[in-house]
Amino acid sequence: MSRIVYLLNGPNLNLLGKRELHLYGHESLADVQQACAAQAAQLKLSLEFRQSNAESALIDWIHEARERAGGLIINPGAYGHTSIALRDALAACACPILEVHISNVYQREAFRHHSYVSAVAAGVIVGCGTQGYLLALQRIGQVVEGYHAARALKLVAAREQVLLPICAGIHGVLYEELPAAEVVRGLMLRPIKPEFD
Ligand code: CA2
Repeated sequence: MSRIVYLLNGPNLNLLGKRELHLYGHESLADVQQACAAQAAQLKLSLEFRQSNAESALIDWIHEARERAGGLIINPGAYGHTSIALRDALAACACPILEVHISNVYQREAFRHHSYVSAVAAGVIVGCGTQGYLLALQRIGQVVEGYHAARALKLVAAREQVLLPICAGIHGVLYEELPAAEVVRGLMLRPIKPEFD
């Protein structure tokens, strides 16, 4: 599983920190990018941080991520509420997808309560401010680590020709929320999504 993570931002998010401070906070998109880059470096993830106001550019980047990424984080902005095209592009990605909204969309107008993206996302982070992006990165980092630990165990088991009780489980699934050591010890494995390599 690739350690590349795409973090995509949709329309108007280039205006962060310039207007609507009560909704989206004081940080600019450049500030957010800097914080995300630091977090990604700590997690040993390679970050592709992008923003566009154009639906087509976002779709092209999702197609790119489909080929390269181990995880995709997207704040689709208002396109989340309107774009079936964005949803279709995301549905074609096998890697884990997390949707982030800075504001609590459920406290706002009814048209913001539905997102086409949520149905194809593994998780959604809403109303945590720009910290939502960092939480999403942490989560993707954990999924990637869990995958690599499970894969390492599978290789060792194959090399040693040992039949581990969890081998059948490891084959064909990803594991979530577990520190690598626990995965290796075979505790509490929980499948989340079919393996995609
Ligand atoms: O809360 C979020 O992150 C949103 O995705 C932000 C979108 C909005 O349409 C979604 O419903 C929720 C809007 C981004 C606009 O960002 C601005 C930032 C500063 C000034 C003006 C717009």
